[in-house]
Amino acid sequence: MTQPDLFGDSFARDGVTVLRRFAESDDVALVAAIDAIAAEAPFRRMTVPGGGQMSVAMTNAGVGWVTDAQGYRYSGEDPVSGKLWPDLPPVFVDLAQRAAAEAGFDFTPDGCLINLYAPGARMGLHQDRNERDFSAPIVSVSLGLPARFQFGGLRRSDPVETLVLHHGDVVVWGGPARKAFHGVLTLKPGHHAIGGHRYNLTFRKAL
Ligand code: MD6
Ligand code: FE
Repeated sequence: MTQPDLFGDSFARDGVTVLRRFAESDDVALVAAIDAIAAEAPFRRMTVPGGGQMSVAMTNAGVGWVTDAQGYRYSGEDPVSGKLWPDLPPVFVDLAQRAAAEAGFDFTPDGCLINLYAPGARMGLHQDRNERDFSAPIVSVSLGLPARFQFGGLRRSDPVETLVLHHGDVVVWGGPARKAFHGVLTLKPGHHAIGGHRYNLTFRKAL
């Protein structure tokens, strides 16, 4: 069920459920879990196949998403250390399951991509299509500074709507929205209790 619109930017799209502040009460535990993961598998700015470096820094838990000159893929191992990515912490799995259930999905993630945006970082329009099973949703959790999230259609050239995602907001994407183009506009500097940055957790069933 979509919660009442608390931030004045309503958004309705088939297959998208916006759960405002759903993760807020877990924020301290989530940030502690992110810190523990980053101690094992530090945030790094990965290289895209075209040769450029992403402005967003990333790490993973469980099955990890990676990009390098060879392309995009999922991998059990962190290419920096050669070790497995840290396990998905229970607080992550529990949150993802509860949010997905709220949107009508029976979902257990096998991986979580953690994005770290410093002011100035952005993510260009893309589709998430490296997962094996598109019937599984993606659960996205925002923490820290607000982001201007762009949500488009199934073609890159389709018009986009901008949705502001705030600390604690969770978005569940499934069904017809699962392969929609989306991106994040340049993060503006600001202050937040968790720090001057934004985290985005995307929970996936990758394999
Ligand atoms: C972000 N999110 O919010 C980037 N992808 O920083 C994504 O790229 C994303 O939120 C697939 C499904 C949900 C997402
Ligand atoms: Fe994405």
